[in-house]
Amino acid sequence: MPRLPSRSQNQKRKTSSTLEANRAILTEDELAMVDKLLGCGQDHLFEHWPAPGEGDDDKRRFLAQAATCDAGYPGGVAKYVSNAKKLLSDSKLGVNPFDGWTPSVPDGVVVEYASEKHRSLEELGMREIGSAAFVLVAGGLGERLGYSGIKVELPCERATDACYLQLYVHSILALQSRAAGEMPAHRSAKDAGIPLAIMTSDDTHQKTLDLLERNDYFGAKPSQVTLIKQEKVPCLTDNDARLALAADDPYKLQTKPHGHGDVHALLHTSGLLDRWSKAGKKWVVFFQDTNSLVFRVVPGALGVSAEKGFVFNSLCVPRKAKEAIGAIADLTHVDGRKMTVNVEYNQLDPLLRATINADGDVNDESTGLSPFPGNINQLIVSLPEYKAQLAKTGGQIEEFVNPKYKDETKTAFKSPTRLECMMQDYPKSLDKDACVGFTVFDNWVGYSPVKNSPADGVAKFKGGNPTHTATSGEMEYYGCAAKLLELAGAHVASPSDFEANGIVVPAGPRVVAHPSFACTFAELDGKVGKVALAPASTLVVEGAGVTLESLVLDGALVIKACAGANVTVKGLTVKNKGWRWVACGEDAGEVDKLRGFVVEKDETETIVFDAPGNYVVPSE
Ligand code: UGB
Repeated sequence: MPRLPSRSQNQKRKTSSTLEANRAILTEDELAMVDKLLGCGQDHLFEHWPAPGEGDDDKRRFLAQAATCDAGYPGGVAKYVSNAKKLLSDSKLGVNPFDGWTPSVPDGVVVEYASEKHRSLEELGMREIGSAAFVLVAGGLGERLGYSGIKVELPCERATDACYLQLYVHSILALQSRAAGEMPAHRSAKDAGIPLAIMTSDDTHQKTLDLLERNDYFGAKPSQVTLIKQEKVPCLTDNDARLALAADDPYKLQTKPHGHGDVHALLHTSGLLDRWSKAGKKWVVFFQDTNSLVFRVVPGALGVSAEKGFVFNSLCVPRKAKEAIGAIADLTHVDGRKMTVNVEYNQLDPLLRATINADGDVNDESTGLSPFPGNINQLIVSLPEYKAQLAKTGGQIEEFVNPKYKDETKTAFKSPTRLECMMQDYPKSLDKDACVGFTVFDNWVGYSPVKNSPADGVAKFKGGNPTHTATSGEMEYYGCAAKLLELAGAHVASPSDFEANGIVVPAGPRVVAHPSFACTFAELDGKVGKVALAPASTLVVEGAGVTLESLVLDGALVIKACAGANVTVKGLTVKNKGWRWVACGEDAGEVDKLRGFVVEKDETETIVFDAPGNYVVPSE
């Protein structure tokens, strides 16, 4: 007796007859896209299609979006679906991605900021800086922060209101101006400017472009800044990797970001690596959207890369157990393979429990810190090897999936999931002999991200952890600059407790040392003499030509010098009412609420030199 067709067979027949009828309205490319989807088990996407003549524009809109997803993923949608099936099956079976691997604490280069060793590394790094290209990954939504705009438009401090993107571009321009003096042999490459690529996503692209255009690229040449947009990837509804349609639109695939790992494929396919290589670049420096301190440690870390011949160098800071930053670990496989890689913060605890420490991710009793250094995802790669490797892999990075199952049968998800990848996983694709290393700096000088909402910040504060909020980010930015002055011999009043949004952070004199003032510690050291800053003082200093030979400040002083203006501050005493950081009310704007305060500028001494020349302040 012939068997009755199953429901899904019936469905398939219905789908194929509807599609058959729709063929006449579709172009060849659209039909090819339909076939690709059918070829990887996505018949359900067409189940609801009506007869030709009805919803035809929507059908085309759907296929256009599918084509974008197809083009945006190396190997296309079919490859995405097959990768997803494998990872979902592993996830269902509970396969441990670190099966067979045992972690141990790795050896890295620990750099004490302002030490002799650090100075020599910075010197070496500055000789290389003209051969560097920078890459900012800024496609993330920043959901944990809960800000409605893009993170790079947020001010990193309210004294000058400079936003993150401005700080980054100004830092690159400052490095570029020093590099131009250093390496005349490469002048033509330098004249084009040190390149900056920014990876955006649909969520951030237009706003990033608008921010740049509104601000004349913050002084950079538009040609030195390139935006590369990552595409989102389709969401998956079940273990068969069936793609999800949007809840509110049956002609739209539900999509989500694929992670910062996309940056490698995009640098490869955009042709940027070729272009940089031809322009004589040797290094690519990756950084994230809200770390105001990153450029303080770039010259030294680049020096480490050059000295050690690292093809991949992760910048790290001491890590507190359970802190949401990845851990760098040496992993050794039972078959003898070894690698030094990031173990992401959500994977570290189970890995340690399953291998070397039944207590998991805990602090070392003697140091009060995790024995594993924390990866801050500022990465330096050597361009020749990187380019060659990407030519082989296309920039594909090992992916992972993290479905939230409805129950222990692991058959249904609470909501559609997707594949993700991380940029720090790049070394996993390298040969075991590749020279991979990491460089550790102290937190105060290298890491101050703004990732968490005020409410999450309070919870972290209560747990004794860094809050990584806009409040801490601002105070740490001033605190770092104040400490640099102190290391250079200034007398800086000690920090006291500052409370905002329910968290308490140390805050001393508010110092903004604009990137143009000094790029390295040696440079800053040479510009700071007898300086004394009283507790409630604010100092904003901008300009490569400014030297603070002797200054007593009790209040607010802003001193700015344009390029070519050499300003010696000598015997200057400033005493005024200064600026106050005061709690903001409920009626404050979104940006103020994120940090919990506003700045009241009561009285300011402002000294500006906007023409080249030699000046002494106060004038003699
Ligand atoms: N980003 C993109 O450009 N595209 C994306 O699809 C996603 C993100 P998060 P998280 O700083 O210490 C990272 O969300 O989870 C950009 C490392 O993985 O801030 O905090 C986004 O715009 C972790 O090992 O990352 O974790 C942002 O600039 C640790 O180092 C960047 O990617 C941690 O950062 C990071 O996105 C850290």
